[in-house]
Amino acid sequence: MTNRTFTMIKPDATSKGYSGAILDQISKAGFSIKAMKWTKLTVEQAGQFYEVHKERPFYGELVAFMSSGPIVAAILEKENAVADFRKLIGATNPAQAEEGTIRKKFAASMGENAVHGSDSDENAQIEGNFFFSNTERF
Ligand code: FUP
Repeated sequence: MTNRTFTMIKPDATSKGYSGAILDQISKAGFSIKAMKWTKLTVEQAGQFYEVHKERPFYGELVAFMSSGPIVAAILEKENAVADFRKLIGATNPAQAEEGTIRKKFAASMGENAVHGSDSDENAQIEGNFFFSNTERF
């Protein structure tokens, strides 16, 4: 069954000029774009997006980083989208990410790890709705 996931290319990757290469890898892996925008989160929006991590020690740093520069937000479609996209991006810590994964190729550290990928169908929907209205999806 075709379904959807949500991704962000994070500020570390956009600032290094990796957006095009990352989108190319995503496209070659069979994902199609249903919605996409170049935008920048406010501190408040980043805090809201990562609210589930509020009690974690890295929350403040994460919110500061995610609001530090532009991002690419996108809804992607493919069969088995959530799991396949997590496989394509690799482990949260790039040092542990498999060879050839997006994080292995483009991420510098656990905190600045180049891309986000939803961890469930439910979160994919919530996260997509955070950025896109129904008239922005095609
Ligand atoms: P992931 O699902 O792989 O994006 O990872 P998590 O949802 O566990 O974490 C969300 C973000 O928090 C990561 F992308 C980076 C940051 N993070 C840290 O900075 N330190 C940690 O120990 C864990 C996560």
